[in-house]
Amino acid sequence: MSQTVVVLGTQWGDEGKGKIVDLLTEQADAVIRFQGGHNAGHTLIINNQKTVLHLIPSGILREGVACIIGNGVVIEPGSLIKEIRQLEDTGVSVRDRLLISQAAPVIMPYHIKLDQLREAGKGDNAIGTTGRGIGPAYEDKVARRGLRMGDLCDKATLGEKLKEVLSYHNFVLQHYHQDKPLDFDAVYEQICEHADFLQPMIADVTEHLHRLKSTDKKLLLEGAQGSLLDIDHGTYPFVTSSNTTAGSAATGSGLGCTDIDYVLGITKAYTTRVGSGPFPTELFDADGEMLAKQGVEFGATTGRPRRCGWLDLVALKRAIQVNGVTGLCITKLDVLDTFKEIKLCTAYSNQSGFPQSAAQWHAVKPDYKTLPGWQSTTRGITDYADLPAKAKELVRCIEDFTGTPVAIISTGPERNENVIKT
Ligand code: 2SA
Ligand code: MG
Repeated sequence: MSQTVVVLGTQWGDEGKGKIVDLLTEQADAVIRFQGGHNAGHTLIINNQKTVLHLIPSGILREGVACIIGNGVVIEPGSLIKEIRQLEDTGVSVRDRLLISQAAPVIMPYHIKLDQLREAGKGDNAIGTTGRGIGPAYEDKVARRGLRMGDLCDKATLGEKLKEVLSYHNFVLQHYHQDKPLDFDAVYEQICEHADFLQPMIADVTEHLHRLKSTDKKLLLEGAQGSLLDIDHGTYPFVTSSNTTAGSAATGSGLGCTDIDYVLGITKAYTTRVGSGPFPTELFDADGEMLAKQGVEFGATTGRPRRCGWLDLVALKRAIQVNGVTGLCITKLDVLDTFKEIKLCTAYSNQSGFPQSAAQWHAVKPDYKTLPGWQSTTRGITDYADLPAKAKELVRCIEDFTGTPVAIISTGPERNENVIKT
């Protein structure tokens, strides 16, 4: 593994990043989250036991690996504490290995309330958010009024800061949403309780990361959601509220751009999306149902069924460009094992360039290249030579179209079910 690696999704999330981060963590000293919040759901399956992580980096299941939450992540303290406790209850040590950036914005109860009220108010036009307060928390960060994790460490000023921001949000709740205001004492008491628990882990993460770098430690930066959900480069406004692309690995942690040695782009062998918004290759037929069934496609955070469709090489190529992807990892190849034919979208026939608006995205008509399916099991294959010739042809098509090498192929959910190609 290179010295500092970014692992991120090239689609709409749920590409299998958690599993790949866990795999690479064998060689890493620290795993760092740099954007998103507990909207993420990273599923790990180890010895048949499933663990879903939302805020804690996927390195936590490897003993001795440091886990770091960078300044780009929005943190709901109650959810983080719950996740720490759940892991510790199963014997995983967390508090001695977890560091939290003092500059990370805090998700407060009013953010969650606002997220849910807004979505409900939008009816059919809802974004399909996870309802976790992610968007409103990032809004407060950019508006320079939000609380940060470091504020929790200073009880002398926390109350005043909370009073100010709460009065703003209570105004919005009452006058814009005709909802009840939140009680200051209750919110303050709860945040103080959370602060007591988390304070020992809150630190200057940037300094810590540069100290690790100066001693040649291997760092793994773990993206959440996917490139098409990026606030700038995604299918706006049907996106999340952070930059999910590689530049965020620097801004969301305090590492420098030139500190990053390798960007691993994760792509499923097909495509899924949760929430609403455009999805050119979405299937509404038996093939789509088969992908959902074989791939067990349900949201890891909300349990929502994921929409399914064919792999979109046009969108993948764009994601590779905006992230500067060095190598690809194809996941869930085995989900295609039973298909007679497999399609790859190779052009948006009615568009002159890459779609620039939701309307253009919705209008896309995909052109497909059809490949014959291999119709045999690839589950658990670890040697490239053992893959069926037709599966290798699929891999080659992806490499040729994108001009990017495939480095890893995942052939099942378990930690060891992978082909390391390059
Ligand atoms: P939000 O809550 O403001 O970030 O929602 C905005 C859009 O971003 C999408 N989004 C996601 N898409 C895929 N996976 C995500 N994480 C969970 C998972 C999702 C789940 O890993 O399964 O369990 O439902 C995730 N988080 C946010 C969201 O669907 C909106 O389209
Ligand atoms: Mg997920």
